Amino acid sequence: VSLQMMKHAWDNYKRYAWGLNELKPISKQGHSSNLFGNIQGATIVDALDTLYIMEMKEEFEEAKEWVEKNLDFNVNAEISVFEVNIRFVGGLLSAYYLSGEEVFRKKAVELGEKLLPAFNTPTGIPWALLNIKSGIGRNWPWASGGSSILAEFGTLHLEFVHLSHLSGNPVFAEKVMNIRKVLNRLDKPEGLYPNYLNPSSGQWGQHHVSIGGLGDSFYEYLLKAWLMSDKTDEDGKKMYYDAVQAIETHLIRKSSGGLTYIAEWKGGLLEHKMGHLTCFAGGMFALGADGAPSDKTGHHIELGAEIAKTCHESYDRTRMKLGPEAFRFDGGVEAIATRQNEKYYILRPEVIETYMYMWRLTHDPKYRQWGWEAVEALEKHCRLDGGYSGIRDVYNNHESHDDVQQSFFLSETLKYLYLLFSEDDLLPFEHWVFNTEAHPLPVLHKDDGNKEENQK
Ligand code: DMJ
Repeated sequence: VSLQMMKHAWDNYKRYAWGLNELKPISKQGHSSNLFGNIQGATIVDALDTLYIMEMKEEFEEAKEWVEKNLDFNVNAEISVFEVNIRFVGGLLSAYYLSGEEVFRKKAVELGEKLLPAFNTPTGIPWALLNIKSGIGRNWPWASGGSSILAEFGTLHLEFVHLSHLSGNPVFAEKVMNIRKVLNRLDKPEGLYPNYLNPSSGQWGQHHVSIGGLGDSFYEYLLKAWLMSDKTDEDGKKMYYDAVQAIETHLIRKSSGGLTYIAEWKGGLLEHKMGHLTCFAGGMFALGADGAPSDKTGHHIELGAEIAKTCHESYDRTRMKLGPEAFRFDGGVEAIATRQNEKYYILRPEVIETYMYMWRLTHDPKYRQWGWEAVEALEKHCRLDGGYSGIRDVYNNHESHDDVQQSFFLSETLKYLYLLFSEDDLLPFEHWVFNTEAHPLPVLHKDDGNKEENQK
């Protein structure tokens, strides 16, 4: 089924928005988000590995041809370093590792080089925004006192380690190792990492902590950096398990109805709200269970299962059986959005991502059932003649569509659905880690270097 869904999403993108970033399935035209500046083709690059994994060979070839002929980074464009890294660098790296086609390696390294000027700050903590022609960077004007964002500068590590690996140029890995160093030197309030860090002063901005937006994938990349290093990156490991400990103490709570949730921490006060983005953490906890101190393994799996259940409830308690952007545990409600501007669903993957991890790690059939419920809801409410669209209010009787088919729907949501219903030996966890946009990157095995030696 996810293959049919992918075909529908891809065919319509191809028909109405080919070469542009995303598809508007109602207007039947291209959609360009300013996150990618003038760089084009986000959906193509994001979808490459999904097409490959689903064995959609013709489509993969046409995508490859587009990349060869048209993907161009010599443009005057201000881009989001984070978004371009996770979608374009990540997408190209996966396409290279899966297919072995040199063009993807070349383009990934070329783009990586374009991103390097973002690190030209007094601390080496990169800017959020970068003009890839002039090399001038800056931060989001709304971010606390000129800060960079934890989930942005903390979500470069996996891709940059691979860029060094593939180019032979150590500079990429050095840049991300330096971010680690800066973070390790800083005092952390209650052991927590604030979402904002000033790249000039090297000091934290506002003490807001989140495992959802602005924080999320920083934690994910600590764990995955350790896994991707074949469990040699001890520093990443320690930072991850210490952070989880602090998160458990200060952010994780249980509602009176028995639902475990992860709240937001604002200078010591809790906001009892959980974002759809935060739902990825169920999968993360379960994935990290194996490396936890032996008496804690079961506990981390359990935590993952509880978050999965809570996020499933956030879907189940809506009219459309699709989850809202954020849901609350206060004012007498549990796992329900109370504010109008938090009731939308934009084809996000995090809940299905967690089902996929929980399925692989426990084989409890309920995760496939929950995934199936999501498929049915997507088909009923988001599928249109012209592709898939997000929904403005998942509690409403009638769909109001936002007219955007997000590129992460093809790279993540549909890929995680496909994996949820595949055998465990498709991209097995011992050999692959998924970047935060669901692009698989190979584990760099300790003996890889020797292997070639041995073969000689
Ligand atoms: C994706 O780009 C990535 O999963 C990112 O980590 C968070 N936001 C979207 C999906 O919701």
